[in-house]
Amino acid sequence: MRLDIVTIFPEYLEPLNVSLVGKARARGQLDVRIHDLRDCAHDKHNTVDDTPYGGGPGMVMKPEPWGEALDGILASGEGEPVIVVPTPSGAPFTQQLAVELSAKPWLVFTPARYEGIDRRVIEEYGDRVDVREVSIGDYVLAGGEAPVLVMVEAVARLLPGVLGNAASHQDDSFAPGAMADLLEGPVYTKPPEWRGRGIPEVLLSGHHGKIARWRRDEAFRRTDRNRPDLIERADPAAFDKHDRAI
Ligand code: 6GU
Repeated sequence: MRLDIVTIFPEYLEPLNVSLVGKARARGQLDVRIHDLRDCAHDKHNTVDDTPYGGGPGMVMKPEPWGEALDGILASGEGEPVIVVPTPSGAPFTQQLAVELSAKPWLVFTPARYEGIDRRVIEEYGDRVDVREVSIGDYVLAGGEAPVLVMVEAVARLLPGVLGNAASHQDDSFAPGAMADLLEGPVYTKPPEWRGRGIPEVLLSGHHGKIARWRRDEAFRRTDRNRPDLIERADPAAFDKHDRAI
């Protein structure tokens, strides 16, 4: 998969050299290209922002540097990328969207600072390729770079061969499947006793049926406590008598 990221803070994206994403890059599974938007601002001060038409606080990112940067990127590859525009006004970034994006060969991210990008940029590229305005949650950040780190990690770990164990995202919270509507439950490892705290007996029983039931009950309890909205919104057929007794 190819990823292009256009930013005025290339150094903010240094974490893409680390851990899972860094290793995927080193193995050639991810081709990440970071572009400095200021290279496309040609006045003396490499200006990328200006005051908003209609007045109001803050600054708006000017269209010309974005146009030059995105035209260059689009012309540099085969076919069409999906352009992901991080904005608190976007549609929610969900596991479903991560799965959808992970199937694309080429993504372009346009993290903005200030009050956002001149609307005409989104319209212009929306007429040419698939453009998605995406938010990572109901809070406001100072810019789109941290959301890009979040989205790239969520997408990269879904690529074939990137996670050590392909089975390890089968039972992720929010993954489709048997526990589709529930959060993941608690996990334990050695030692069997730590600061006087043991391991739930059933996990030592070797009884796979009982272990699966226990895990589901724990997942249900945790979901009921932390995210009751997920249970409200789920298909009632997803729950059995045993779940409902909890
Ligand atoms: Cl994608 N950008 C900014 N600036 N703030 C956010 C966001 C994105 N998602 C949630 N808050």
